[in-house]
Order: sequence, then C-alpha cells, then structure tokens
Amino acid sequence: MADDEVVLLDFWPSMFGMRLRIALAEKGVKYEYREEDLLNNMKSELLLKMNPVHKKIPVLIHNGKPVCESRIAVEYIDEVWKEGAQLLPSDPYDKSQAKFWADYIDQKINDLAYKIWATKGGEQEASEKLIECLKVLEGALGDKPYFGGESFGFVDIALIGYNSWFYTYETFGCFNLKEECPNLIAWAKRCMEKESVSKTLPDSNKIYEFVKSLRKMHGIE
Ligand code: GS8
Repeated sequence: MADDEVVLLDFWPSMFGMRLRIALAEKGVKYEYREEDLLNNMKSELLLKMNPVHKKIPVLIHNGKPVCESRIAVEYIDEVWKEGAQLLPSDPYDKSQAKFWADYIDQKINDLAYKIWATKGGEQEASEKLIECLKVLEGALGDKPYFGGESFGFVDIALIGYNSWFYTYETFGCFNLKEECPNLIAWAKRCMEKESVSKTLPDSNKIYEFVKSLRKMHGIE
C-alpha cells in the first residue's frame, strides 16, 4: 500500500472529518489533507466532482476514487489498511453492535447539538434531550474502557470528535457534562490520551470561538 495516493477533503471543525483523520492516524496512513472553505460556502471543484450527491466533506479519495460518508469511509479504511489497529470487530455480532451505536450517534447527536448552538429558544429542550442520549451512550459503554471493550475502535471514533464541541454545547445549553455523564467524560479523557485523537481534535476554545463567529454571521448573537 506504499504507493497509494490518499487525499482527504475536510473542514477542520467537522466531527465527521475528525473520524477519518483519527482512523487514518490509527492505521498510520500518509495522506494529503485538503481544507474546504465551507465557512464561505466555497466548495472546491474537486469536492463537487468527488461527492456530487451530497456535496459534503469528508471525502476520502483513494487512488482517485472517492469514498463518501464518514462511517462508510472509516469502515473502508479499516478494510483496506489491515496494518495498524483493527477498528471494527471481526465477530459478526460484535460488528453489528458497533454499527448500531455509531448509527445511534448519527441519528441523534448532531441534530440536537445544532439546536443548542444555532438556535435561540430551543436550547433547553435540546440540551435535555442531548443529555438523555449521552446517558444512553454512557450505559452502552458500561464499565468498559472503550465502547468495543479493551481497545479503541469504531464507536469511539464515531463519538470522540464531539468532545471538542462539548464545551460549546455546555456553554450555550447551560449544563455540565462532568456532572451529568461522569463515566462518559472519563472515557473521553481516556481517548484523548491516544495520539491519534489528541493530535486530531481541535482545542475546545477554538471551536467555541468558531461557533460564536457563526452565530454572529447568522444573526443569533
Ligand atoms: C455528514 C457530513 C456533513 O454533515 C458524514 O460524512 O457522516 N453524514 C455525513 N458534512 C458537513 C460539514 S460537518 O457538519 C458539510 O460538508 N456541509 C456542507 C453542506 O452541507 O453544504
């Protein structure tokens, strides 16, 4: 796989993009990172060509061929680069469970989180619902160090990018996740000890400042 050409179309605050960055780091894959200017809605020709259906980042381009949708791309990375950490379990049942929880994350978290920071008025209800979902995830984690058990994997990758956004949700939603979900926060801290994660996730304050500027742009503040 040494001659592979790997390009990632991404946008720095994206928790979806972070998934691919972490997965590629876990596998030790070298790639070219290309930042899309989504803030000014200036999508590159390459992005429009590689993801003509959704026109969204992240897109993994492997030897000229695009893989869209972050969960699908993480699974692809796991299958193509067998060296490095295994991200999805081989056991069919365990794999189904990992996919179930990653799907739960995508069905629930982002929409609620968006309502917290991008709207005025609905923050409290969305915050309560988000905390409920995070508690469900905390239950799924149980006493294990990572969602899949002893090693960092697919569900951890699906969720951990949100850790850089939690401070923003807490600030605009007026809640404290360490009080609400202490085990989940301990899990996030554990994940942050991994280089693939700590080197990928932007600083929480940088996300907060970014969100404040978005709110200004959209006339929320
Ligand atoms: C979501 C990607 C996405 O929302 C995935 O890859 O998992 N289900 C997809 N990408 C956003 C940026 S992150 O919020 C995006 O590219 N938005 C541009 C647009 O909507 O035009």
